[in-house]
Amino acid sequence: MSIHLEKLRLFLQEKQLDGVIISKSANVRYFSGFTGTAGILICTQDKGLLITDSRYIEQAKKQAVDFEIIKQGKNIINSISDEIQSLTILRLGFESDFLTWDLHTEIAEKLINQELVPIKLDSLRMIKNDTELAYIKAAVDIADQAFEYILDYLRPGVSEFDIAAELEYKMRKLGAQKPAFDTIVASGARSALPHGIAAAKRIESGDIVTMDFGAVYEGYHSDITRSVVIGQATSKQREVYEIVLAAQLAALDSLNPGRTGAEIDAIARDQITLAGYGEFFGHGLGHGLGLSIHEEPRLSPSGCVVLQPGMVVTVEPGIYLPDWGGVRIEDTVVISAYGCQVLTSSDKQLIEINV
Ligand SMILES: [Mn+2]
Repeated sequence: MSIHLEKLRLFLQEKQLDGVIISKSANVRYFSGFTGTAGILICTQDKGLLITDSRYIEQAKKQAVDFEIIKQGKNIINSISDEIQSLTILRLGFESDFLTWDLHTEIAEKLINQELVPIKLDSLRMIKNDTELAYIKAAVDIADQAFEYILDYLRPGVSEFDIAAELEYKMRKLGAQKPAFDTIVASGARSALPHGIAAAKRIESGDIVTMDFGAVYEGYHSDITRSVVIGQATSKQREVYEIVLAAQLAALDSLNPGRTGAEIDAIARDQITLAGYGEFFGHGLGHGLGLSIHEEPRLSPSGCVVLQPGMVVTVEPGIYLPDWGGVRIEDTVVISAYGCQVLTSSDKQLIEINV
């Protein structure tokens, strides 16, 4: 039995659940190994079922070795309830942060003795094992190499679309399965948009160009942001950049097991606030990542999870000034026994692209 499945069964025991139904794809993959897009797990202490459709039967048999593969009938709800009835389940957990109201209602209508109990499983994925860390590191390295490549490509006249396309193509050529999310390229005044998806705008001399992107490798994500200046930076651009960098380094410096996400967020936020830009750092400091791009634990004012070795998070403070532009610096980081290890290796000193 896989370590991940062992974790799930321990969790069921703690929650006094007889079984669980899982349909969120990151969790299906995590607990079973199955990577297809259509699959539902039903798991008890001694039985694991994976219901999928005819497209995936062979793949599921190869990947989900701890699970009995069930081909779904014409009606998926009937298939699910038939399997649940065949097991001795009274309390059945379901993913309350994922299962739709419609599906929940339909399943509930079919059940006779079972009680549906809301649970959340994502926190079971927080601590990564060595295999997972190796996949994340590979995804980080791909993004680092794409960043190095794109520096030679940046010049006035190229569009944000072009830059995003080059980044994504390069990552694919380096072995990425896909981009980790829609690549963000935001230049000039648009760099004040924290999530400015690449647009037709062309790069101009004097622009800050913020690029936020990542790769997926073996299902695992990486996430990096760098802001660079086209031409020589103005003193204001340099000032803002140095404040963000100092805040990022301070957060990394204090990123230790035993602290909460809120504490680390506050360290970066206080620095930016002291420098006079607190109101222009509107988002949380970072987020966990793994089989999904945003997961637990959060580094934010509400982040209450106590950090532990093996957790992987981003650290990404930013300052965004409307009509002027913005700067964000983001690394992917793993919490270690005594501190943290920054996986991202791209340069963080202000880069001026001289053309
Ligand atoms: Mn991020």
